[in-house]
Amino acid sequence: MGVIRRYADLLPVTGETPRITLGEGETPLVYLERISKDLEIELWGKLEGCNPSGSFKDRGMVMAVAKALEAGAKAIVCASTGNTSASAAAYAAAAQIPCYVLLPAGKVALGKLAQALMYGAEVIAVKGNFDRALEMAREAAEQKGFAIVNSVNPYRLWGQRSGAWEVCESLGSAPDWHAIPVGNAGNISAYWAGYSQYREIGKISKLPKMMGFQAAGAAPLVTGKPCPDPETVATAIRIGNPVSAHLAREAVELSGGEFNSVTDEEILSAQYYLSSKGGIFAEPASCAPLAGLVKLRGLGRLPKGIKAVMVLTGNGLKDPDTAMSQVGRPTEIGDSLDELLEVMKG
Ligand code: AN7
Repeated sequence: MGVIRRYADLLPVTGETPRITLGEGETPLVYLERISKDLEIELWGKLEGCNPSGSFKDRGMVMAVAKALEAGAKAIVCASTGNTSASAAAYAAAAQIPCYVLLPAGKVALGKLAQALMYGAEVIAVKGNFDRALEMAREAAEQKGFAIVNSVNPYRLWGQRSGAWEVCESLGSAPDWHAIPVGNAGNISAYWAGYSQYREIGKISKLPKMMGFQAAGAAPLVTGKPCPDPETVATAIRIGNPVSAHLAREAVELSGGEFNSVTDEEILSAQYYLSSKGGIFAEPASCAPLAGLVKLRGLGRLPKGIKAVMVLTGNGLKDPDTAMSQVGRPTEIGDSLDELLEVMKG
């Protein structure tokens, strides 16, 4: 059905808004039994990697592209750490509208780069970081009269509210904690707006604490100031000057939540933990919340028994290089059964 049709009543769509979709939304909310036991909480994972381009970006991109088409835009533009570009390129292909994506050169996970190229976007590698690429994309979009589809585009955050609505529908209420990775700070703001809207219309009665997790090398919302040289293995959130910082701060303050940071080592260890103990392969950035929950538990700051939702924002398959750098290699054998049986002894 897709996000626009499903939530037309709650979104700023008109009769003229094209009901485009690639089947985004309605992603599984999975109870993580073993990890819940380990952490002594009730932990749910929202599998946003199940979206058509493999990340949560599709929820907002479908709205941004539909609205660009409604307004008669000739092309769409974005800067991206990878997932926004994959999503923009996919919806642009579906709508047959030109798409320009600016990527920080050499800092985008392989799968995401492959996606943007396969979907037929014009992919431009900028010798600079994401924050600079976004400035350039905004300026170019303005000069050319193209639609910018980064989360500075308000329709992106509107569409991304649908993630919160689905969580409430699945659980019958909001969770106690909503744990989410924070890069450009759009998604945490969108979830907060989604939960708040659901409370206003009486669908839920209480709001969750918004717990935002950043990578230690790119943690402007934790330190309180922009980070001029962001660096982290979680390239999706390698962002030093988040455009939605003000909205994210408001969400955290009003909800009584907090921002926290986790090291690359903690992120990678959470990624393997989630894969090997939960059966869910999420990309490194998506594992920052789990790393954060583990960290808070270590500090004695994870309340026992709470219901927590973490947004697993992107599919692990997008970044095979980082995964392979952590794990062993396959056990090689010849083509004899004896060798196979020998391996299976262990
Ligand atoms: C997997 O694609 O910013 O805080 O350009 O890809 O809303 O930015 C991606 C961000 C978390 C952070 N997890 O969300 C981009 C981009 C994954 C992501 C985030 C991103 P925001």
